[in-house]
Amino acid sequence: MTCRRGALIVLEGVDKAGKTTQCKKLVQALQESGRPAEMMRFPDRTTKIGHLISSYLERKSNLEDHTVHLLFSANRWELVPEMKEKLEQGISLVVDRYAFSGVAFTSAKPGFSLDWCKGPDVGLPKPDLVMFLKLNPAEAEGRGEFGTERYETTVFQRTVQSRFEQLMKDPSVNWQVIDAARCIDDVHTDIKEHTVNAINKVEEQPLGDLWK
Ligand code: NYM
Repeated sequence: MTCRRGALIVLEGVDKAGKTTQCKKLVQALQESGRPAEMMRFPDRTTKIGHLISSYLERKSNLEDHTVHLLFSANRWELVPEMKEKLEQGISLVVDRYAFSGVAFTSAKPGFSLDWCKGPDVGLPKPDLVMFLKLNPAEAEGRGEFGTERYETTVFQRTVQSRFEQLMKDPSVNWQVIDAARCIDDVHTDIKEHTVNAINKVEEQPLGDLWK
């Protein structure tokens, strides 16, 4: 008997949109309803590549912009065998950021095209559903000060948001825009409904290749 694969679910959005909170709540809700699920996040700072990225984000080291872009991508690729194994075992993965953050953040830097940024991530496991937690930059600012990591400035985040909007025009990806300005529970209810639909659908669909 073949077991039904898990779904690859991604949450994206600018900083302060509530992605991490919602990923945790979603995994818990799926598990409680008897659907095997695990959370992952990118960057995964626990690997050797993740250590390099973390040190860069914390401003403890400098890396050339193309180089750090490739490291973020390598950090996803190094986790692909584990991701595929879990999905094949029927475990759904709820992922806090993925290649879309990779492209949106690097292409917000001067001199980086969307196409160049997408290159290294072409062929990654394609998410069955990408939920974009939409929060306008003014509301994000109202949620408090940014931290001290790189990229955590209002000006940069506004450019990131517009790069995400460009990425969302691509119909080959199953995007769902979620209004993240609502209370945590309302956002959660919405996200859970889209996720359960996606999990129920994946039986009919093999895992795809991103941007191929
Ligand atoms: N980030 C995240 C990138 O620049 N490229 C990527 O590929 C990914 C996955 O890292 N500001 C940025 C977005 C965030 C930062 O994310 C770390 P988090 O979720 O705060 O750990």
